[in-house]
Amino acid sequence: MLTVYSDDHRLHFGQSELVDGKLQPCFEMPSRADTVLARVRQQEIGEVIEPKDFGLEPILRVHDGAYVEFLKGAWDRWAAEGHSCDMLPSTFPARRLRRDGPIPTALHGQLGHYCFDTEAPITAGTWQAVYSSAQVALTAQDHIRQGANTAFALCRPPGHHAGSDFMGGYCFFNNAAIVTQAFLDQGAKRVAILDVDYHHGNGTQELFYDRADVLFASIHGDPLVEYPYYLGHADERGEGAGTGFNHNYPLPHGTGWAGWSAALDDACRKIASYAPDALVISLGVDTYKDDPISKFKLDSPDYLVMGQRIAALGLPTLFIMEGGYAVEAIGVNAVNVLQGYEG
Ligand code: Q9C
Ligand code: ZN
Repeated sequence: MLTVYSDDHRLHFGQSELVDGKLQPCFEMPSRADTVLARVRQQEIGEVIEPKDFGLEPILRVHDGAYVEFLKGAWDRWAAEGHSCDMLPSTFPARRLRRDGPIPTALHGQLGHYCFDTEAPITAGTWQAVYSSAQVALTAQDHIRQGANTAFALCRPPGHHAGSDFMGGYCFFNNAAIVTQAFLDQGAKRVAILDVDYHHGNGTQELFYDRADVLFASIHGDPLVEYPYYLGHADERGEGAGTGFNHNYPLPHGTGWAGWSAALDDACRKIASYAPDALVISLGVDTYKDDPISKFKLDSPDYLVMGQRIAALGLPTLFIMEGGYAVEAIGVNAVNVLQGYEG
């Protein structure tokens, strides 16, 4: 299996996120991608290539232009205001504040407008890193367009919490959504996205919620008790033309392979009957038993079986790296999915 990877991910290295009332070191750190890349090389699963540059156009098919401009210019504006530390928002438009009113001109007001939490710092190199992460995903997608059955986009930063015009949850550009739209723009009739990250893929759900040409299935910690809290319930089935094409599997804290794989089997049945032209996997391995921010109990051999069950669908499959914070283990776990898939 081809892996696409760029060293540019290192340019995004947040100092801290706000956790339990304290600024703490970011869980989403550069060594995550290093660990996965080292395992890809050690297991010799295939060639590793640099991304090509597909420009901003495929990103703008998914993300709002003003949001993209904000991300591109935010750090320079912040530095011009005399700051050198990371940018984190602290004010957000809740209900009955005007979230769709005039966008503030002040940088801090824009930050709260375009972000939904205090865990995704913008740093000096964030723009280049998130741009390259999207190009990593698009290069892997292009490999499948050219006829390959599968590819692995070793994206960092991850993407599935990012919506059309907001960042959050360590995510800035929604890499899985960008490649899904690319498949459709190149002639695919239907694309399925299976999100196996521990957290609900709220951004991806939002982007395709009213559409029948994308089926979204997500297996995740129940939002009643788990981040991102405000989306991901089982009754969210899509709207308008998209009704019936969104499937959420919220599972309780403590879920192990038995409960998790039952949800996977149901999601795979729905994907099979949808008969998509391509399958995009939002591959988070923060479902691991020792993940520091998560509460599922999957073990390393389970990821091999996960890959086997995804392979049984017999679809062209693009793996997009998302979360996973037990840094020593995420290389083994992510690559186990790929090796299970390849059989
Ligand atoms: N106490 C992804 O996995 N909340 N994002 C962490 C820690 C944010 C996860 C709270 C989790 C975001 C791509
Ligand atoms: Zn996650």
